[in-house]
This record gives sequence, structure tokens and C-alpha cells, in this order.
Amino acid sequence: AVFNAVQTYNQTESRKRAKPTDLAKVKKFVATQKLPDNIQYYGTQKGKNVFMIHLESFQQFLIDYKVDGQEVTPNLNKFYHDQNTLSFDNFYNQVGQGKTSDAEMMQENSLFGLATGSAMVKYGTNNTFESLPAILGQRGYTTAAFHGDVASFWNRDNTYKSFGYDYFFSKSYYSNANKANYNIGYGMKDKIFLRDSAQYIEQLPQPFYAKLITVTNHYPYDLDKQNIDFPATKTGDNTVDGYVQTAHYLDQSFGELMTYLKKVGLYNNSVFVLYGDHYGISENHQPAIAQLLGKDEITNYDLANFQKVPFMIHATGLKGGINHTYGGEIDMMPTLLDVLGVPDDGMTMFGQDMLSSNYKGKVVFRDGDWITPTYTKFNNQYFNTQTGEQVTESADKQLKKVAKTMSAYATKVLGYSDEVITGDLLRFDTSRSDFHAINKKDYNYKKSAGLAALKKAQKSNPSSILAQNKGKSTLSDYVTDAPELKSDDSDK
Ligand code: GP9
Ligand code: MN
Repeated sequence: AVFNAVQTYNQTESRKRAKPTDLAKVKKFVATQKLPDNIQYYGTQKGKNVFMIHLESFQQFLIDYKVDGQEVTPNLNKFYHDQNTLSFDNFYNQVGQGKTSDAEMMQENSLFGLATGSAMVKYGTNNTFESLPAILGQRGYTTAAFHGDVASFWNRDNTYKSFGYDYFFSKSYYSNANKANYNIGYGMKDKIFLRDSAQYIEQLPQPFYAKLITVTNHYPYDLDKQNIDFPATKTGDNTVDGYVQTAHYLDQSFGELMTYLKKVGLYNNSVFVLYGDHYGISENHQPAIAQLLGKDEITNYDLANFQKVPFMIHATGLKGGINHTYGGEIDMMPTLLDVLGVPDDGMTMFGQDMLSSNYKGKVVFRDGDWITPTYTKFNNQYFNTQTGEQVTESADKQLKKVAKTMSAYATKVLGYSDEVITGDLLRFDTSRSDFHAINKKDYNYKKSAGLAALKKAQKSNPSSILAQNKGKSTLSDYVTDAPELKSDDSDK
């Protein structure tokens, strides 16, 4: 209680001390970071629906990874290699202690999480944000977040209002969530969660922005026998060996969702953004990591690589391919805004557009470590990013220069981002012509309110799949092999 009281006091104080000139200073810096859009991509997907698919604890090494000759994630692999998918293979998670919530903070705002604790928990309720859902909402989108855990986890129920989400479909919206064996770990099993999300997806007026947060692939990677359909790895580390099994389950869940979206006609008029939120296997499991990667031992360079997570943007007609640009979660929003053709001149984002031809690739971790295409600093050691060779500042003059620039850059972006959050600086951003602050009071995530709003929307804006289908549900198009649902059609 004393700790909380001190913290609340500090929070109130830093907010009180903050002034409009603090924001002006930050904005000046952000403007120097702003890169020109890529004319090959800019606005090519304008007006399409956006599916933001949060792949829980999903690391990049799982892509194309095999166990006993079998692909762990065949559906995601196919998607990754699709000619209409832009896939980044040097993309890093940048979360701190806020884990999932930090990934969301970066993905929705291009603001870093904090050095300690979760920014969504500490500041999500009261701060002013200029978030992706609010931006798209003001451009005619319906915005909705979906998650099979309780609404209060990571303070989402309050934070999503500040982010401007019209709807938040959390556990209470899913009648199946009441059944004990339909849940595992933090929430509903992904196959059931995604299948049951279709009843709300089909009601969303288009265009919509829908964020689906999966959760079954979460530490300690437990799955009940009837859902296990893949061999575990055999490192002997119990918390590691189930990881490929829950990842495989997530992959199947994703495959089922995509098949449904194709059937109901949402595939071609949607942009799909997929990202892994953070590592699934921590540094504490180095012998197991070495076995997974087929190495004798693990260096800090390997551990840096192990922070890579997927980032893919897919859309029918989008110029795809595997892109080796170095970037991280903080860059997702400016990159997506480019593709969607949303002007971002006045926005306070700490990431950069990875598609810009001027993009250089400066990845900053929350603890101040960093990666560039030439050098990597991880756990206080330096490496050549391309070869993995360890280097020192005394032997490598160029490194000395890069290290100096990068550590100054890291201090600046992390420090300024922290100032924005702890000082609630965006409340001073009142002069923008293309964005106005949202009013948290306009949002109500109670199930009865959400359902009523959806029902009303079918008449006031009949652009949902359901309305286009003259009120006939598409749920019978959703095919899942979830064993729990086989013997139980009552909820269909
Ligand atoms: C729970 C989920 C887990 O709702 O998002 O968060 P994490 O433990 O990965 O930060
Ligand atoms: Mn997570």
C-alpha cells in the first residue's frame, strides 16, 4: 500500500509538472525522425478492413521450423511466403516488464512501454492517447478488440477506451468461456476463441479494424491431450518442450480463421497484420535454446537473435516478399499507416516507417541495448550483426562511433517516450486538424451495451457481412476441428 501510494504521488507529480513546451520539444525531435512514405506502397490498401492478429509469445525462429520432419506452423509458413505478404525477418520485440501490454502500447501508439511496470496499467486509464483505433475510427472505421481473458487484465478495459476502441469483446462476451475445459492458462483456447469471435466479426460495419489477441501459446505451454496433435521437442526442459505444441495449435487456429474469412468474402478486402508480442522462451533456458537451434552453446548474439518475432503485412495485391530491414514493434504503426495511406505528419510516434527508402534500421530495446544492421549491443557485449562475431570498442573504431550514436539515440527515444507517458503530454496536443482527442465516456464495454450497439449498427450502417447477407448468419461457414465443440452444437 505504501509502495502504491508513493507511486500514485510520483505519477500525479510528473503529470502536474509537465507543460505544453515539453510536448513541443518532443514533437520537434519526432519531426526529425519522420521519413518520406514509400510511393510503391503508400495508400495502396486504403479503406480496407484491418485484422491485427496478435500471436502470443510467438518467436520468429518458429517460422519454417521443423520437429521430426514436420513443420510446426504450416499455415503461418505459407502465409509468410505468400507473394502478397510482406514479411520482415529481422524484426524484434521491444517489450519490458509489461510484456503483452507493452507490445500493445507500441503497436497501437508507437510509444514504448516503461522501464518498470506496465504503462497500460499505470497510465492507460487517465492519459490522453492518439492511438491507431482512434485514428482509424475518425476515418470511418469500426474498431474492436477481441480477447478470451477477463477484460481487466493489463487494465485493458480502461486503456482501450483511452485508445478509442468502439468495442472490446472480452471473456464475458463468450458464453463458451464459462465452460471449464474450454479455457486453458489465461483464457479461452484459441480455436474456440476465434470461432466464437466470428459472431461479432460478422456484425462489424465495414471498414473495420479488428484486433484479435490469442493466448493459448503462453507460458507454461500447457495443452490438454485431446488438443495435442504435434510432437514435443526433446530438450528435457519441461517449460520449453511444449512450446512447439501450443504454437502448432495457434497455427491451426489461425488456419481455421483464414479459411472462414475467405469463405465469407472478408479475405480480399482486408489487410492482415500479424506480429509476435515477445519471446516465449526466456534467457533462463539456454541449454534448451542451444538444442532447439542445433548449437553447442548460446552466446549473447544468439540471445539477441532470439528476440526476433514475426511481423507480416498481407493484402490481396500487396507487393510481398521477405524484407530484411531491421526494425521492431515501435515501427509497426508508422509502417502500417503508410500502407493504409493515413497521413502521419503531426503524430507523436517514436518508430519509423520501415518501408521508407530512407529507413536505416535502429532497434532499441527497453533496457537500452540496441541493434543496427552493422552492430548489435546485447547484455553489455557488442557483435557484428551480420557475422555474429564479438567485437570491442577498443579494436573497432567504427563500432566506437556507432555505439556512441546509438546509445545517445536509445536514451533519447526511450526518455522522450517516457516523458510523453508519465507527463501525459498528448493532452496538450490540441491544435491538430486531422485528429481530435476521444472522450472516454463515449465508450461502454458492458456486454449488454456492446450487443445493443452492434444491433443498432446493422440498421444505421448496414455494411457488415451479416447485414450484406440480409441478416443470415455466416457462422455455419466456420469450420473448426476443436474437439470440445464436436459433441456440442448447442451454442451454434
Ligand atoms: C493475458 C495475456 C497475457 O490477458 O495477454 O499477457 P502476458 O503474460 O503475455 O504479458
Ligand atoms: Mn504476451
